[in-house]
Amino acid sequence: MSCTLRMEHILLARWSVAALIPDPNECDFSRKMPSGRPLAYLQKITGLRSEPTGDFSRCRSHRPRRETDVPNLRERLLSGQKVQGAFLFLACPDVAEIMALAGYGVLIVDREHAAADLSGALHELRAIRSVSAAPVLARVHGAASSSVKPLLDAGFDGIVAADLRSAAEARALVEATHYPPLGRRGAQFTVSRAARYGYDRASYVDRAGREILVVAMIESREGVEAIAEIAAVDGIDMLFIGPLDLSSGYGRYGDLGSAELKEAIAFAEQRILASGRLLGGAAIDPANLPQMFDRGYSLITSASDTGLLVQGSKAAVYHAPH
Ligand code: 3PY
Ligand code: MG
Repeated sequence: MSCTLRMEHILLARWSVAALIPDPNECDFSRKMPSGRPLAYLQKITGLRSEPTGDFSRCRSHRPRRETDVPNLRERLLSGQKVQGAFLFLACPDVAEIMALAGYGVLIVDREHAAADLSGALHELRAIRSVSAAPVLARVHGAASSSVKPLLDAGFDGIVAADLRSAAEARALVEATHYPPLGRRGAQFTVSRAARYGYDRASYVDRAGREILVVAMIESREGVEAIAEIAAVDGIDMLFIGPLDLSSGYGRYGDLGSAELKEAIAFAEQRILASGRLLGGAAIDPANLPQMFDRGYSLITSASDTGLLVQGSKAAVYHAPH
């Protein structure tokens, strides 16, 4: 008994000191080690040391996360990885942090429907980066360069463009997302946040060309009919099926269970896979995720911050028996 307690005390002491002493593998030198005997004594009994090793390549936590530290989503998807994602509608950095800590493979900050303005979206991006290496995409309506460019310059890892219906719209999206010669994205890499305010100006243009993910959402009958021509546009990486909006063209609007919609989704999936582009989509039921990945999906969204909050808060309400 007393032996157990002593072990616990030693472990507690180690944890407390670990919280006090800067980890030599961290690079937050603003957190100076307090001096004095108690700390030296605790260091002695716990064996924890505070001197930096000088091996800064091992610096990890507490260092601002660089965009280059985020594993590149586009290249991972193109090499066959499967990723689960979630939408962020609440425009709240704290919620974005919670969702990022949950471990989604990608988060999509919505600017099609949500109240997030550009600086709100940037706050969400920063919050996610502070706790996670998850890539962060932004969803916009259509392909207008005025909405796409500031998001990319702010450092988003890619763009999801809602409701594309033609090759012309797909070309406009590529023009807004890519630098010349493929596109017409304006040159702000000398000072943009995405290029670390110009510190990465020499490498950013190449990196953007390799890493920015360009996603065209297919959400209408017209869009389904144009899948082959949208997919043929150089620079489009993924076609992503949005079942809710798609229901406007198949079956009763908003009915996610109709046979017409299911048939249209199956048809769209086949055409996208046949085009050689990546297939993405929103799961009507999160339980379908494994089958969807098996059918060839690379990226599936299965949740949103709002949806989870509604679901969780409803379930938490105690209904007293009458
Ligand atoms: C839709 O289903 O319409 C969507 O936008 C899904 O994300
Ligand atoms: Mg939609």
